[in-house]
Amino acid sequence: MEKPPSHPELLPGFITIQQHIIANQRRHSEATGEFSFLLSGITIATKVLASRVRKAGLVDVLGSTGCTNVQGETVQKLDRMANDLMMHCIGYRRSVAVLASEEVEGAVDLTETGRSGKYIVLFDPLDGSSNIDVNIPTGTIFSILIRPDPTEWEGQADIQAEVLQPGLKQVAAGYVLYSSATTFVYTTGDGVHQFVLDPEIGAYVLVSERLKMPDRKRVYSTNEANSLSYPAPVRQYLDWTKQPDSNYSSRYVGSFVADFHRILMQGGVFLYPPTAKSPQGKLRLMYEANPMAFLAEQAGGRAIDGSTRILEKKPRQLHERTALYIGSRQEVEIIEGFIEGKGAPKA
Ligand code: AFP
Repeated sequence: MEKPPSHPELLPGFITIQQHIIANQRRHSEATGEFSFLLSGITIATKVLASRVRKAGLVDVLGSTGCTNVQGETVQKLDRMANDLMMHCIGYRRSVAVLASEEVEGAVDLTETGRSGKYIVLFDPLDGSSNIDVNIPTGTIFSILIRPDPTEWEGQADIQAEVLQPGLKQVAAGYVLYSSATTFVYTTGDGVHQFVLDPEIGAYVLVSERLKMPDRKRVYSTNEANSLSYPAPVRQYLDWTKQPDSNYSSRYVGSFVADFHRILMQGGVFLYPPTAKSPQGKLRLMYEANPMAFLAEQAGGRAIDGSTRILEKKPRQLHERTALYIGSRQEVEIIEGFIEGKGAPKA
C-alpha cells in the first residue's frame, strides 16, 4: 500500500483530552477502552452545555422552570438542560450501570435495560446555578465509582446501596468550569490534569499536567454572612485571619467549582462549616465534596469535614450534606488546629 504523504508541519502540536485518556489507559494492560468511551460521554455533554451557557441571554435558557428539586431548591432551565444532557450522553455508554444526579431523587438503575456495566457515575450537572442569570461562572462536577462485585452481595443486588461508597473508592473525578474559558480538570488517581476547550476545533486541549496546589496561601473563601452561626473555633479562626499581621485576603464567588478552581491554581482554603440554616453543612458529600477532595489530595491539598478526612466518610444517603474545609494543606491544617483547640499557629 502506498504510504500517505507526510506533512509534519500540518500535524497539530497539541494533546486532546481523548488522546490523554487513551495514553493513560495504555499503561494499564487490562484496560478495555470502556473507560475512555465513558469519559468521552462527559466531554460531549459538557461541550454542548458550554455552548448553551455561552448563548445565555440570546436563547431561552435563563430563569427558573418553576419547579423545585430533591434538595428543595429552585430548578433553573439550564439546570434541567444540563441534567438531561449528562443523563443522555453518559447513560448511552453501555459500561455505565448506575447514574446519580444531584437533581434527581434516587440513583437511576440502567441494569434494568439488560446491561451489566461496571461503572457508577455521579454528577452535579450545573453547580452554582443560582449564578447563571447574572453571568457568573458555573460548573459541572463528576465522580466515578465501580460497582461492587455482584458475588459479594448476598441475595438481590441493591443498586441504591451500591452507590453509597466512600470517596476513597472513586476511580476518577473532575469538573468543568464555564467561565472566561471552558476548563476541564480531571484525575484518575495519577495527578490532576487541566484542559481548555478550543472553540475553533471543538476539542479540550491539554494545558497543564500534574497540577500542584501551593501548600500555603493566605486566602479564605466562605460565605461570611453565615459566620455568626459557625462553630466557635471557626469564628475564632476568622477573627485571627483579620488581625493586621495575619495578612489574609478573602475571595468568594458562590459557585463551588469556581472557588475550588482558584484554590487549585493559586492556593487558599474554602470553608463551608455547619450553620444554623444548614446544620450538616450545605455541600453534598457525593456530588461536590468527594470529587473535589480526590482532586485536592491528588494536587497535594487536603479536605476534611472538621474532624474526618472527606474521602474516608461512609455515606449514609445519596444526597447527604457535609461540612467542608478544603484547599492548601497548611491552610486546612490551621483551621484544624483551631477546631482541635490548639488556637492560632505559631508565627
Ligand atoms: P446552587 O447550585 O444552588 O447555586 O448552589 C451552589 C452551591 O452548592 C456551591 O456551588 C456554592 O459553593 C454554595 O452552594 C454557595 O452557597 P451559599 O449561597 O450559601 O454561599
